[in-house]
Amino acid sequence: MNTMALSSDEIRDLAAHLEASELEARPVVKITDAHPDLTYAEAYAIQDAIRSRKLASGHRVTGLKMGLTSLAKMQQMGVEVPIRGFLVDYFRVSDGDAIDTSKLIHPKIEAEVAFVLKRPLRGAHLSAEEVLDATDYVVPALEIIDSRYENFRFDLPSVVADNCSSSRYVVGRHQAGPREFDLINQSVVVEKNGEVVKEGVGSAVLGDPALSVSMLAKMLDARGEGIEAGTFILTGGITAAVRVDAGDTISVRYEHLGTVSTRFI
Ligand code: OOG
Ligand code: MG
Repeated sequence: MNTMALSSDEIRDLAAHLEASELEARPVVKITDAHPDLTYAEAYAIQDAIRSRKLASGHRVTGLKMGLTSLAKMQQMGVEVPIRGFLVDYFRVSDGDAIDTSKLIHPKIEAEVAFVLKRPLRGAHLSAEEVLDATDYVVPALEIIDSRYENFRFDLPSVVADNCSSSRYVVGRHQAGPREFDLINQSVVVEKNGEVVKEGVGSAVLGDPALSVSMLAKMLDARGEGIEAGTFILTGGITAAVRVDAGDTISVRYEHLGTVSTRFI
């Protein structure tokens, strides 16, 4: 199977181009405009090259993320397969802290549940029970996505190459055991400046957020990889994403995991 029409130099250049867009907060045209035949394999190779650049500049990978795991998100973005990306240290923001929009292009926030593993997970057919068995705790998290592409418009290969729009994430304080409550039926309410703007239920994420972790394991297994013990995993937005600007305050109330807040300056 020959899936690599791009040379390794082109992969490296596209990674540098997308990372520069991120670091300079300057939107670019989606890369499939110039490379209409970009494959998933190439898109993930570009994402991997961005990850290598982060590591080379001294950053640490602090977690993994799944994206487009909810119907609301797939409909919002007009795409239909989940995608995976990585998180690094400077993406992480403490609950309640402010986020500087001058470093971002056109941020949106998503309400998510994160899993932290106590045991490694590997396999293409892990059940939700097997995922829960390997989970240390779940914790509420907000993800701030910020596509590097103009107007937040892209196709799947473009967004995969762009590390799935990963930008910042806020981890809540309330940790719970994976079986302390029903993750599937947990409701969440997203408030922007004190007004309810979105509501959702855990089942929006592939029917069960644990199945998002299983899907991640499956995607990695196809590359001969697993998920290490200790890994922090964002399972994907429960509702469609909400646009934010400087001056906005976001609070997300989780039925069983308290409230996570951030404000944009
Ligand atoms: C892609 C990232 C989606 C999620 O939770 O679904 C994502 C995007 O919509 O820009 O992080
Ligand atoms: Mg997300």
